[in-house]
Amino acid sequence: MTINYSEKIPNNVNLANDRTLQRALEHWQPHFLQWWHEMGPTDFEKAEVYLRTATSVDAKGWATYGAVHMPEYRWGIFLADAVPERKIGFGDAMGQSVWQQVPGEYRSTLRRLIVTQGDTEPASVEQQRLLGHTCPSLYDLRNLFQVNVEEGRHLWAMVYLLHAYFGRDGREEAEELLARHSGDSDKPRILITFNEPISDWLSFYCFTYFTDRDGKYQLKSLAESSFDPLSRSCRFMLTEEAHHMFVGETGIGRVVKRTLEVMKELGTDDPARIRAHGAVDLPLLQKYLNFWCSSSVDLFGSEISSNSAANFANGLKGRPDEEQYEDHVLRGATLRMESPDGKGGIRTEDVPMLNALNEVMRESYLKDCEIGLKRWNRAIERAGQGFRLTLPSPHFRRSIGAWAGLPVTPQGKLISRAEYDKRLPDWVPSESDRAFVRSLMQKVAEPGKMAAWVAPPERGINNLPVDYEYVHLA
Ligand code: BYC
Ligand code: FE
Ligand code: FE
Repeated sequence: MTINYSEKIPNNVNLANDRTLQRALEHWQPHFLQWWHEMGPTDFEKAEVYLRTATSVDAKGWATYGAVHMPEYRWGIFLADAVPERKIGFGDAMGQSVWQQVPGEYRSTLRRLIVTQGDTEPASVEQQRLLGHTCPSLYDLRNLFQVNVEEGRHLWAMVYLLHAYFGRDGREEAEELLARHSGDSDKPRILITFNEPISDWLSFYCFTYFTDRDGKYQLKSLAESSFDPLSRSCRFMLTEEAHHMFVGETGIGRVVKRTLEVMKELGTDDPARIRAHGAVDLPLLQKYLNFWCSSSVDLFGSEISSNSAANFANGLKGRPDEEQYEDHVLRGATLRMESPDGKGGIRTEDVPMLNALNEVMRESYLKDCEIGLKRWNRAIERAGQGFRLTLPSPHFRRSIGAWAGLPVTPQGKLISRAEYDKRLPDWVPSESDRAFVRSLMQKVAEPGKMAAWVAPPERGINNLPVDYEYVHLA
């Protein structure tokens, strides 16, 4: 289905045919724009940014590129094409037709899932709103803004569902999505990670690597949903998500590359000398990975969860890529799991698989996270350096679930509270680490120039050269 750009709200859902819905969304639109104006990358409203915009939802016609002032970006409502005769692919109602409306008994649960998903999107824009002032290059600045406008569109995707399928409650939730703010003490965002400040670009790269990847897994599991409009929304959002994770993976890769150059030049792996030379030593990068990975791992919820069991059995939320599995009902299946025994030790138990699905998802997520690490470690190895980057244990620094608040090392060992508190600054960025990283964050805004702590990308955007003027600052 092609996208209609002649309307106030670009869409491929035939919005013009439903006047009431159209009016409700046109009422929300100025509230969104006001939010963007106040909470988005405010100081760059006059900049011309080389952005991609969706023109159609199939693989070929995905995007057009052009210089855009961000407040004029065409945020709209795009669903992936319907799959004809689509059937429920998992849970107790497997094989029945998917739902085009929300079944009454699942209304509040589905609304909650959609609100939670929707809440993360504007949260990330708020978290990143000041990064433009310290961009390492125009190429990076453009990527930041591309991610920001697309997260804004992901909010539109969820708000459309709330307005179209949840009546008055949905419209109220849509307003609330603009009223909560990241880090706000009265009205914070729903999930913890989305209240963490992202005040430097190393955090931005880690966030897009780890946290946007949670987005990929959550969206994949919601793309399996029996509620077909949610499934179609998420399928299209996933096509946008790939670029966000690309920004993270190549960003960290470029930091590693630059650090290796400095190590070679100086002939040392001494962190103090590398820092004095204006680069990020690898142990410091490891601390940032530990911080954002452990925070993102919480986003999968508790290891043992009755919510996950009900969501799956009722067909609301599947596993990512459900078709890779044979058993789609999971009644009777179990998963062996290690849990803290409450006495300082660990016990092994068999958990009903339906209750263990958050853990199943977390495991596939962590496997996916390993891919980038392998790549970065290959570069380190090729440079003849012995250091290896690793993922922290999924039990390290948890705030949610069975391991919440327990003193576990990044290697997964339970230790005493006193030792944990003493060693934590070795594992996640300390105040002085953060201050050092902040000191590196100097704005570089000349086409083709890069900050000294990060290597240039291998190629530019859309076949343009790296030194293209991706953002024309006003
Ligand atoms: N922080 O059984 P439990 C993205 C709550 S990222 C705070 O453990 P459940 C993006 C939970 O809400 C993808 N609270 O977990 C990335 C529940 O509260 P209630 C976002 C948490 O329900 C980058 C209670 O603990 N999408 O798109 O099975 C940039 C017990 O719940 C947390 C989604 O998350 C936490 N970390 O699963 C931009 C998908 N974890 O209900 C965008 C929608 C748990 O008892 N959300 N709790 O008051 C969900 O599917 C589920 O809500 C969760 C939790 C996976 C988050
Ligand atoms: Fe998103
Ligand atoms: Fe994203």
